[in-house]
Amino acid sequence: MRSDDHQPSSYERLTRPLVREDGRLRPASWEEALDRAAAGFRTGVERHGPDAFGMLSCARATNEMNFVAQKFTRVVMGTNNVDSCNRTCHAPSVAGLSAAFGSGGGTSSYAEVEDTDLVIVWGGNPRAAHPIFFQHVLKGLHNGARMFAVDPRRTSSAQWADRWLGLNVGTDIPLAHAIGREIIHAGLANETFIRRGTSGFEEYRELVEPWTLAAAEAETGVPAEAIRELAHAYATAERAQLCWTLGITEHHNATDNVKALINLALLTGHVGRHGSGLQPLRGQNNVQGGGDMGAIPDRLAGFQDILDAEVRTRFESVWNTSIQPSKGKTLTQMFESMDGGELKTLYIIGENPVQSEPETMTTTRRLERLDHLVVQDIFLTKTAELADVVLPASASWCESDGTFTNSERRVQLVRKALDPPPGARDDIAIMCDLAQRLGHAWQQPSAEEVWDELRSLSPIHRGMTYQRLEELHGIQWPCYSEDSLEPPFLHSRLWSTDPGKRGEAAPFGIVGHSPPVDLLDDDYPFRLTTGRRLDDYNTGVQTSGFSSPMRRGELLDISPEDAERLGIADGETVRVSSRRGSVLVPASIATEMRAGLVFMTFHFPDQVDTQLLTIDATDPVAGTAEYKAAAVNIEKLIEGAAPAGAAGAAPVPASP
Ligand SMILES: Nc1nc2c(c(=O)[nH]1)N[C@H]1C(S)=C(S)[C@@H](COP(=O)(O)OP(=O)(O)OC[C@H]3O[C@@H](n4cnc5c(=O)[nH]c(N)nc54)[C@H](O)[C@@H]3O)O[C@H]1N2
Ligand SMILES: Nc1nc2c(c(=O)[nH]1)N[C@H]1C(S)=C(S)[C@@H](COP(=O)(O)OP(=O)(O)OC[C@H]3O[C@@H](n4cnc5c(=O)[nH]c(N)nc54)[C@H](O)[C@@H]3O)O[C@H]1N2
Ligand SMILES: [Mo]
Repeated sequence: MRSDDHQPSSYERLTRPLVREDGRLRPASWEEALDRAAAGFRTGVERHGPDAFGMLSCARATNEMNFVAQKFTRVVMGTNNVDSCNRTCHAPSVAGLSAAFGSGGGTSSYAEVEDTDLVIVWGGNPRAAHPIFFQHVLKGLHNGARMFAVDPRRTSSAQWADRWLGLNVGTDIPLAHAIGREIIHAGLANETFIRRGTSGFEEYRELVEPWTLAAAEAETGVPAEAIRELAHAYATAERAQLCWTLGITEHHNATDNVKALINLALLTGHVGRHGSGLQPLRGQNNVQGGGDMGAIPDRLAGFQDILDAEVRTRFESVWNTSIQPSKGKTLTQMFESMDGGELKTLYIIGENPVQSEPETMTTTRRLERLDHLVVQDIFLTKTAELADVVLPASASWCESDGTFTNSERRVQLVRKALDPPPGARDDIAIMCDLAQRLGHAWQQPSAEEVWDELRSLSPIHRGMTYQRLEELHGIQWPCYSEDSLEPPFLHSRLWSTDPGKRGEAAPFGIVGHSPPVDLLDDDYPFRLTTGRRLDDYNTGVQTSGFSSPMRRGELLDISPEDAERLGIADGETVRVSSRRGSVLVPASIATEMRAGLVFMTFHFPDQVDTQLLTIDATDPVAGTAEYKAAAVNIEKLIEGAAPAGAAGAAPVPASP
């Protein structure tokens, strides 16, 4: 890139702490900012108890930073209220996989995708959102694998597939059940595996019986023949990978969706063997690791149950503290409990909920109600603008040492490559300074010291020294000892002929269909689903600072049929309204869209606030919001009326 192509970032890196005075943020010294941050937390605990505090930890930062963040929450603040954006994406995958197999990680490795016969990409668009993983898929296809894509849109990933099943949003359970029924009726179920490794098959058989191919076609919009073809391809493949992402998990019944997919693997035995498995492709670069480190309200590091007294005792003796014997609040519960004034103080490290949570107005109102909000970020986000104290951090992925864990459970070492801008400080160092002010003699540890403490507490990480991680270019968990490695896939135990070695059988999930909460009607006849494009990242904070001819800002993707019916031209600004709010946005006529379906991202919230449209209906088990299904209306603006100054009317500027 020529240097004059470089555009200034719309978000400048934070280099000075800020504190709120007379309603405004002003620059402050580190001493003053840390004193203010700590004092607010102390007062909160004194007045309202430890559970009035909450921590949102950063899924973009290292394992070490997440380990310290959850330790800060549990040891310094005395609560289990710690969570991250895992809640907004794959918490349902973790819940569903744990219910079936006792642990929440994806079961396969990337290399197996190159060495398989069938890849199903279900509710995900890895060509845009997981391009590295997609390279492995392409190698698999090159090696002879077939690919099916299940997505309401004919995505750039689906365009590589042998078959695309374009289903109606929120009809994944009927589709999965019909596939299950067809496999059973065709005599293709793997009886050996069902007998050895699973429980509850009879109940499952009854559950799926009503979902004939015809019934499923009527509900999902997928032709019966395509459903039959996928069922037969999956059941007869020697090895098969079933991969899913947010098209499955960002629904009000997301954990049920995940279970419906897991059922298919249990029915066919496509789990626990090389080349066959289940892969929920995780979102943020370290959202897997953040959860593994215990930066979630119900698990201690290494996925150990907070309700298990023996587990707690081990952590308590190393940390010299007592850990509450109950689950903390999820991110969703933290936000809900701001309404009732239960949660009073919040420490956000590297999250931008004002622009990533559904229903912006509700989120903003809730954060404004807090007694004390501390935001530690690398940029002054819209969330940071609401804070009482803003602490400038270094960017973990390039300005710190540490480790990250990817979707295939592989822990990899990173080395600091850049110095943070002057004035910004390491996330871990900031937390240590706060801990000291709150009465704990924490000295700033090196990343490796944090990691070794984690290894001493988490059996699945025990064998991963920094030296081994470096030599082996990363290690997948579990890794129980320094002289061994486990197979790259999980749950081979389920195939064991020795019942003593098999462990718990994996139960079929007995789950029914539940359509999206936001119903379509005459006033709101279009289904809006939201997601990602290749060139941009989440709320745009980290990607708003460059321009490229590929980036056109926020757009409403609409099918050619609907555009023609409404008389909308490509690029014309339209009004999109849901039951919660409305935005103006340019339309983009897109052949990958089916009639009745429209698509937006949430990458340009400073221009077009998509979250004014989304609904905060959430999955009761995982707390994930139904970002993937809002009901909207689309209006053509009055002929000739220039939408001057209207939000979203302009193409994306390099620095809005
Ligand atoms: N370029 C880029 N990459 C990213 C990100 C980014 O912002 N930009 N973000 C990262 C993060 S945090 C995450 S979690 C991942 C997400 O990665 P993905 O989940 O792959 O991304 P999305 O585009 O949100 O949604 C995936 C697909 O779900 C489909 N879908 C919607 N509703 C349904 C439904 O009811 N059923 C089915 N079967 N499919 C449906 C959508 O059409 C969409 O193609 O990407 C990560 N990678
Ligand atoms: N409509 C709609 N909304 C969605 C989704 C959707 O599909 N549709 N997807 C949801 C999903 S899957 C996710 S994961 C969320 C994402 O929601 P967020 O996590 O809130 O959004 P990001 O834009 O990724 O914000 C990341 C923040 O972390 C900061 N940061 C990055 N690195 C570091 C670091 O090392 N240290 C510190 N202290 N800060 C750092 C960045 O500056 C940025 O402010 O959005 C959710 N919202
Ligand atoms: Mo995510």
